[in-house]
Amino acid sequence: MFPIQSLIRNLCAVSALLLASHTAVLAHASLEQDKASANGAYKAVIKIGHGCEQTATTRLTVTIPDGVIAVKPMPKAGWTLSTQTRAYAKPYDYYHGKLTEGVREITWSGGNLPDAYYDEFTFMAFIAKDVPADTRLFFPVVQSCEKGRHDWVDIPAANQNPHDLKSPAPSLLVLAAQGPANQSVKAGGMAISAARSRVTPAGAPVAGGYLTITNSGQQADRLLSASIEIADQTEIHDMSTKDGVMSMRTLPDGLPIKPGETVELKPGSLHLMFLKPKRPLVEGEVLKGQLVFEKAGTVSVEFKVEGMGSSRSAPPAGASGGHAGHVH
Ligand SMILES: [Cu+2]
Repeated sequence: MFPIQSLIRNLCAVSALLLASHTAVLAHASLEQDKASANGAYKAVIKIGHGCEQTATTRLTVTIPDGVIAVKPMPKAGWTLSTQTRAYAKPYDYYHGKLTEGVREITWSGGNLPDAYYDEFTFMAFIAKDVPADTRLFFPVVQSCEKGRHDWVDIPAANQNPHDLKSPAPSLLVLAAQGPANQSVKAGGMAISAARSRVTPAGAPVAGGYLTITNSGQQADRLLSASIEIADQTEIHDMSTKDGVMSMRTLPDGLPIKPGETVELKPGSLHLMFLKPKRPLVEGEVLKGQLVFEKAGTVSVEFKVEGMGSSRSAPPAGASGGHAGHVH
């Protein structure tokens, strides 16, 4: 075949595919947000784009998979809300306690969503910490109408393409646990928490790194150096203001941390400085890095990139601090 013809054929195949997947999204019951981090809150919005046999939807039941805990459905005007609580497969950590049971099924009934209209059914949930990254969680949905029903309950078998399913259950891809903000790393008597950085504009010459280090060991230690995946060089800096003049200096011998001491690296104070980042830092991303201690050795950390103004030394939300204007 003539190359250009095969190219056009391929392009057509591609656009047909795009079209098919686009309409598929509208046709199926699906989740508005189909990715969420483990160990984090998740707002599930089930989108219903049509009824059954052109008749109105009158009832919707969603089944909650294991690993999705602390579910709280959102009531809808004109609909009766009911839930079923059952035990989880195992107890899950939830903030400072454990949850052993919770809502496993939600039903909105008695409403009327005409086939020509669109609506959303919402619930809040928490993705348990122990759900491994890249797990796909399925939320089977049964949609009942004045006439007929749709069972959005198909779950792909291993190696089956989910797009081949006729009535796929809405699904959610679990991303790696939200690390830095909630997680602390312990190594050789050192506890590291709240490792974070901040968004940078394109071309920014430096980016700051902030974290809290506690020496819970018996001996003095020293942070010798640090690194992050998007910069070739990282320095440990101290910032101070003297007679109204702000100055920054490198700590050539590293940062000593006495036994029992907690050192906070934060904006306007001690901090890590990532030199010449290779690209702008984007809010919400998690960047891998390492800290090297004299005694505790090399410790892997993840720096979560926060928006400007979200540093922990900033005033709490609502307070009229000097940086309030930067808060996104
Ligand atoms: Cu600096």
